[in-house]
Amino acid sequence: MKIASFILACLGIFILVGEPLKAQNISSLHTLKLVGLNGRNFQFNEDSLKTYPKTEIIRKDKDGKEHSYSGVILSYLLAKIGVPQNGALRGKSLSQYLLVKAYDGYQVVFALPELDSDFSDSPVILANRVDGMPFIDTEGPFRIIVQKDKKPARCVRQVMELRILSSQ
Ligand SMILES: Nc1nc2c(c(=O)[nH]1)N[C@H]1C(S)=C(S)[C@@H](COP(=O)(O)O)O[C@H]1N2
Ligand SMILES: [Mo]
Repeated sequence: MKIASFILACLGIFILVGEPLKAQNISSLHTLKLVGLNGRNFQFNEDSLKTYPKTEIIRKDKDGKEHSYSGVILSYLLAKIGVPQNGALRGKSLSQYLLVKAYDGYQVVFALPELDSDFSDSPVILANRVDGMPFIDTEGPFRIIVQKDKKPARCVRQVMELRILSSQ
């Protein structure tokens, strides 16, 4: 009898605690980690992104449909982990690159000059909105959006980690 009521009590607690957790937006639990060379790292979330100016990119998805994506210029975030800025990207740093990892295991790379305004006029952003709305769980909360790429294959959904690596 005692065991039965213990099990019932446990079940009650599980239902009470478990339900709100299940109802919570899963993508809000997906934080983003930035890792620099020299081990510098930062944990990002929606709140940290609010302090940066917003940029909008309008581009086509894989079905040719246009969407408006808004977020933060990626190089502004990379400055936080020591990526050279304002004309300092030269010499050895030209062989460094950014590895983007997603929660589903998808990975892509960008060479640093692709992300630097001295080399490219075409923005790459870390977006947190599509057509004015937060991304759905399977796409967000953060997605890389590349203006210049004809195919959206590097528009990484569910970004988990941004890591700088060096080939030398
Ligand atoms: N995390 C993650 N991002 C991803 C992919 C993926 O498999 N996982 N596929 C890529 C590919 S190959 C394409 S074509 C686009 C498709 O994006 P869309 O559905 O918005 O057109 O997402 C890209 N981003
Ligand atoms: Mo694709």
